[in-house]
Amino acid sequence: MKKFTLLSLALMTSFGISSALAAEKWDMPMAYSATNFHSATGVEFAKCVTTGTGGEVEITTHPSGSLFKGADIKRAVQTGQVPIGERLLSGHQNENPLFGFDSVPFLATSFEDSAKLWEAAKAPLTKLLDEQNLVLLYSVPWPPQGLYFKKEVNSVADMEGLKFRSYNNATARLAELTGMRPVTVEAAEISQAFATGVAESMVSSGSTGYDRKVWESLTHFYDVNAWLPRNYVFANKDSWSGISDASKNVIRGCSELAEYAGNWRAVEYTQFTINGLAAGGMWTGAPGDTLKSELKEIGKTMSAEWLEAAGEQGKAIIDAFNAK
Ligand code: PCA
Repeated sequence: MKKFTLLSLALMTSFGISSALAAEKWDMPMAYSATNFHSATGVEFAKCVTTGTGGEVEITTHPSGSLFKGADIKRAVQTGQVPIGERLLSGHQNENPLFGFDSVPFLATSFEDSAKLWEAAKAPLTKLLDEQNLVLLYSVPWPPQGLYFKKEVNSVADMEGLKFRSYNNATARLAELTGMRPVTVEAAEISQAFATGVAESMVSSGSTGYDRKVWESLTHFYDVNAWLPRNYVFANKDSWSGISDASKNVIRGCSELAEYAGNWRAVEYTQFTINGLAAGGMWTGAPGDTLKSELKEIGKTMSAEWLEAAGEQGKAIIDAFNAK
């Protein structure tokens, strides 16, 4: 009888039943609202991994900063509090300027150019994250960034003194160069920040304005196409080392699919959300010529500053992008 039990245990093990018992449950914190396309992509990615690994790795997403706030997600994954997460890549620009490659104004202003810039930046960013105990899995861009206000704005002079919600170093710098006052607010908290007057303008995608119903407080969206910042999904290196090669392969496959699908969701969400802002009562359209040319000048200053800060590695990314 004893022998039989041992034999059946050995058989169960060889048929993978024990690995099913040892299934990994991976909680995945995400910073943006559940309805946002990044979060939707994350849910599909989680399903793909859970199904593809036969439950060996089961991922559950937690949108809206409900598990960890956006600004805390990277540290939580790095320190192994959670094995996987999603965050805005340029949110780490204060750690290393290289993280800000996607927020250089007017460098890559279309989805096509954003993809090329990512191709140029992916290897150095993967290495940088690896040195921080992180494994890069996939990255999806936000729609192009435009300017939001509570009034008509035709020049940089019209922005003087406004409280400007920022989400990374580049956006805070943009505020300084346009004479505005930057205040950092997570996307999950902007509706309240605008409603209470903590902020009265921002640069972001139509998507975030739509997700947070900013027409309740703001009136104008200028389609500036300044840059397309990216989110990325990343795993803790130790958690990653702890799973089987078969699971790693499945996760790599699901990541490629998520990057592809997420990109198309972003493309489709762009006009849909700008239409949504208009339906909410906002004026939406292109900036006037004066504003456009003043912003271009500020873009030149910010590009030079970024290149200076990011040094040789930054230059290599720009050169590789320009060569594509
Ligand atoms: N939405 C995010 C980052 C860029 C974007 O379009 C935000 O505003 O926080």
